[in-house]
Amino acid sequence: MRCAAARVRAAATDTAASPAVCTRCSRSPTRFSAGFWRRGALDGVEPDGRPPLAIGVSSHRRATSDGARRDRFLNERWARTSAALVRFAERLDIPVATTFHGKGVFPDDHPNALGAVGFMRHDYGNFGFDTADVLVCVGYEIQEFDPVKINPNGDKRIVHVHRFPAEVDAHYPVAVGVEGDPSQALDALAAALPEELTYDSGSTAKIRTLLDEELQYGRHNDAFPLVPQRVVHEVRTALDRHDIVLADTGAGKMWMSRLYPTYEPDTCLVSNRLSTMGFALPGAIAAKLARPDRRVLAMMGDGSFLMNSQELETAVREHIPLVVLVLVDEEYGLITWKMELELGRHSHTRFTNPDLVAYAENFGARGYTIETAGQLLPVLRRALDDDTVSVIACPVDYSENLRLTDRLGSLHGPF
Ligand SMILES: Cc1ncc(C[n+]2csc(CCOP(=O)(O)OP(=O)(O)O)c2C)c(N)n1
Ligand SMILES: [Mg+2]
Repeated sequence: MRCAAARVRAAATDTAASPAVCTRCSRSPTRFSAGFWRRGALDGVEPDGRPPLAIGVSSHRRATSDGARRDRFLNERWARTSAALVRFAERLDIPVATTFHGKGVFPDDHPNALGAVGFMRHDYGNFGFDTADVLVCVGYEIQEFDPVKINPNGDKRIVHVHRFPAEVDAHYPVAVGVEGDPSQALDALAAALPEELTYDSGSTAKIRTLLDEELQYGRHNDAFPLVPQRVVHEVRTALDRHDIVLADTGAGKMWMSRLYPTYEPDTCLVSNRLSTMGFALPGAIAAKLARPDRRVLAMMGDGSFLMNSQELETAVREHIPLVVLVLVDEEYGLITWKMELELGRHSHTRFTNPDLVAYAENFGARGYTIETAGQLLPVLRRALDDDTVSVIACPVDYSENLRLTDRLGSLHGPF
């Protein structure tokens, strides 16, 4: 039992070559034995039917004073981890979900992709977790969302892979902790897997179909104001795979995080954990400075936009081309949604906006108002191709919010 349930940690956490080492027995640095899996992670788990599930990297962004060097380093690390996650998933044939923060680290068009978890209700992807005995959690931190969402009974074996030790919880009881470079750790874990062990990726295809059906519903829905599914669909169509969208905190973030197919790390950014409103516009300025070759879109609720809209001045003055898509409902829509779910009523969430086109133009930006559902895609394309700062005011109909949570509440698994 020397390595079973042991904490395994990397000798140095910040270098590409940092190998994973077992702190108890100082085993060969980049290898784990098959017994490690059998005794530690898969103890009592049958190889058929109930697949382990990896949850993608969530939290590798760290503030730093050495921006450029750190940025390059982070990109390389994301790319390595992303590739290792794909290898790992393919070796075991297991489903992989990402957290909202981790969107893109596992490509959503991979057959094993389960989408993103972390929504406030039992979403499609959660049904994938329900049937898992083991969760291989890579870069997950309980601060992003309460692990009760992925391990409601606290009975799943957790394999925690991260650069730092796990914080534990009744719903996050770590059976095996591996500290170290995630890509190396994943390769070592996969190599130690007994040959005969593979899993069935379970309900992944069904879950992907359900997500895609929502996008298709949006695509063909001409209602005005626009349903959020239509907005997500048009944004995905307007942006290339490597372009960057920042979804600000609000109902729009929920729809984007759940539905927006993301293919590369750091191409769909959200603020989770503290979930600060207003991050997307300054975030878009930073993203465009860091990635001048990519087109950058900040999607913001009207409340969030008005919290930080003065940053339009910075973008215009510094000639940083970007597009702000403002979701107009004249309300703190997410708060209304949550109050309705928790209390069955809402209050004090309404407000009025200024004329957003005139407001944008006053800053020297270009302003657009969407007046039919069909206008959004061409306006987005035009604004994204412009070498300037643009603001698009898009009315949305959030009656879809409660419809979604009602629908999810009536779903029964397993599937
Ligand atoms: C700085 C800050 N204040 C308050 C909150 C709490 N909060 C989360 S979402 C939200 C409302 C967002 O409204 P809006 O930007 O209009 O987006 P919508 O949900 O209407 O699309 C509020 C008040 C927060 N997350 N951050
Ligand atoms: Mg709003």
